[in-house]
Amino acid sequence: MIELYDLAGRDPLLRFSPYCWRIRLALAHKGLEAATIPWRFHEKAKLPGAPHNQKVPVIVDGDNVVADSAAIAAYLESRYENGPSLFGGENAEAHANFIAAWADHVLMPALAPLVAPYVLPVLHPMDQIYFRSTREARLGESLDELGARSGLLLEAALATLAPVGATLGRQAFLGGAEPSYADYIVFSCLQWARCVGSPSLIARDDGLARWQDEMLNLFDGLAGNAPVAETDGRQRAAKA
Ligand SMILES: N[C@@H](CCC(=O)N[C@@H](CS)C(=O)NCC(=O)O)C(=O)O
Repeated sequence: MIELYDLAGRDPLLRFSPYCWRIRLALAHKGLEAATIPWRFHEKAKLPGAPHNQKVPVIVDGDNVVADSAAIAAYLESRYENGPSLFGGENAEAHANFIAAWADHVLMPALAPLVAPYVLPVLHPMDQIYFRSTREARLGESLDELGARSGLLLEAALATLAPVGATLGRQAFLGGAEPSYADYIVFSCLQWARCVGSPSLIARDDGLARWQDEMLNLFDGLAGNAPVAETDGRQRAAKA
């Protein structure tokens, strides 16, 4: 069975990494069973392929160790070509590449200042100092200051998501009539925010809300039934 190294919080059941969620959904889309291995930032030496591999997701599939969500998605598509297509064809794969670049260069930077302060309290205590120092250096501001500005940061995040909502008002999924990797990329960013208990990114009852519900229900509620943290960082049990 494929193993997926997946970022976990203090509670090993709390999984929130946006890049790992992309792959959990991709594996389910392909109909592949996988065991997720909880991993924390302070366990870098335990990652398969370390010290070259420093980040999750990493998968181990027999003799193959693959790191990086884009590389893993491409690997799953070609290695398991008889399963349902993850991208939905060559053109769709090219479009998904743009969605991934937009998510990494525009959406994640818009969400990170809002979400990062909510990540800190759910982390394993041995991860908290590392997370605070690396994220404060990256974001250029203290997590406490960012937490105090979450109202304005939420507005900026919602503005960034507006084209996604507009698109989903006209079509069922970002990939068209059926969900595909393009959807998993964007949804995983929302799932990251949702799992750590940051303010809701679903502001209206529109295309985005309808789509998020459908994404939460896919694959027997894989994402919808996953444990989420309360806004104060305490963990709540998975939704029944
Ligand atoms: N480009 C990578 C990014 C992966 C990534 O940033 N993973 C984070 C968790 S969400 C990580 O493992 N960070 C390790 C660290 O910051 O030390 C991908 O798409 O897989």
